[in-house]
Amino acid sequence: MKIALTGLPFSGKSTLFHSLTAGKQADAAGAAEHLAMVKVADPRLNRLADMYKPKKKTNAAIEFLDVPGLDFSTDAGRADAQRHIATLRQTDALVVVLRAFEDPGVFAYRDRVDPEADWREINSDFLLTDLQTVTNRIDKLEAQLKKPSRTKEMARELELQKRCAEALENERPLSEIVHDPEEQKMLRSFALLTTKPVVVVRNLGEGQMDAPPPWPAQITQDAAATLDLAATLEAELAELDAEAEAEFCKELGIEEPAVNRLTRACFTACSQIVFFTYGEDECRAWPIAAGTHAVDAAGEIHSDLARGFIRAEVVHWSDFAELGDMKFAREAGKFRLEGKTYVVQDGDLITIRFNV
Ligand SMILES: Nc1nc2c(ncn2[C@@H]2O[C@H](COP(=O)(O)OP(=O)(O)OP(=O)(O)O)[C@@H](O)[C@H]2O)c(=O)[nH]1
Ligand SMILES: [Mg+2]
Repeated sequence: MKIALTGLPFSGKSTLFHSLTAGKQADAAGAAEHLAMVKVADPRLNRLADMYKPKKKTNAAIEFLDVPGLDFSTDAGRADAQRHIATLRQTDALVVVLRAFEDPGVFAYRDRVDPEADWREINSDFLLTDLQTVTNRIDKLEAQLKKPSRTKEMARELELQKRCAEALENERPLSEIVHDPEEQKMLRSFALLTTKPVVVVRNLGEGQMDAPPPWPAQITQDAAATLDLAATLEAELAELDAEAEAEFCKELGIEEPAVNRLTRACFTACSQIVFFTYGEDECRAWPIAAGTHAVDAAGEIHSDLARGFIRAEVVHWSDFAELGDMKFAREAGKFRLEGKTYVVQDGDLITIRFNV
């Protein structure tokens, strides 16, 4: 899963990227883009690892991409923005970082600190970019449908593209209207921006964290998820070791760094869930799409497990957590044997029984 950090210039994307990657990556100022694998923080996995003391603990991971800011305020900026948007198209989801911090020392895009106006500017461009793609496609399909080589599929796609154009003209993202998997497949090759889930992050000043201003209704309506954080604070937290981090969080009155919540929000926005495998060798969170069947989940671990699948032995995390021990969970009858078409749930602890 690949997710891009985007937004207007100087909104704090690279600072946030540093916090996500614990300062291990170089800056993405200027033309360069940077990529890093980031663990999805998961307290459930930590608890499993505390219990089994495995040789290895493996979190689910997301690939984050730090993209330079989109500058629509000049011709040169717009030309660069087009290139950056081409990069955004190749990702699964977008994190839009909006500046909300006041700091006279940091250049303010269009001389304003106004997250709502910034969102409107970015979102309008995304909607317009998609509308151009869709309109071009409609023209092409209409021409093709006049030829003897026309097909039923073309007519169906035209109907879909026209519905998309209508939504975009009404300033609604395509994620709102395209739910049917068949239709999603038809649109996939166009890599439309507004089909992607968007997590909107408001980069607040450190002093604003206690009482963040309310979110504009427009943003909460458009976004898959919204999140407040102070990127500079997160960057500081990221430099600390686990112990110092816990102490600092306590001082701040927070349970964990906001970037942990961000990774989980991204994960959820992409309709991903995890199941766990556990033992003394490894405790691991396996990312899968929501709705995945047990046999396919087994195939994620190893193709042999799918091929020789007999049953999945499943206990849900909440039952295990409540009883505090696998043995107690087993005695309480919380373990189930599920077949190939069982739909795996987020937080299932799974052992595959197989025979090859
Ligand atoms: N006061 C304050 N400064 C911040 C905050 N976040 C970022 N900055 C500063 O703002 C400047 C720009 O931050 P970056 O993280 O580089 O911004 P960016 O969005 O990556 O910028 P571009 O990639 O150039 O578009 C830097 O000087 C940061 O130190 C914040 O929350 N508070
Ligand atoms: Mg940057």
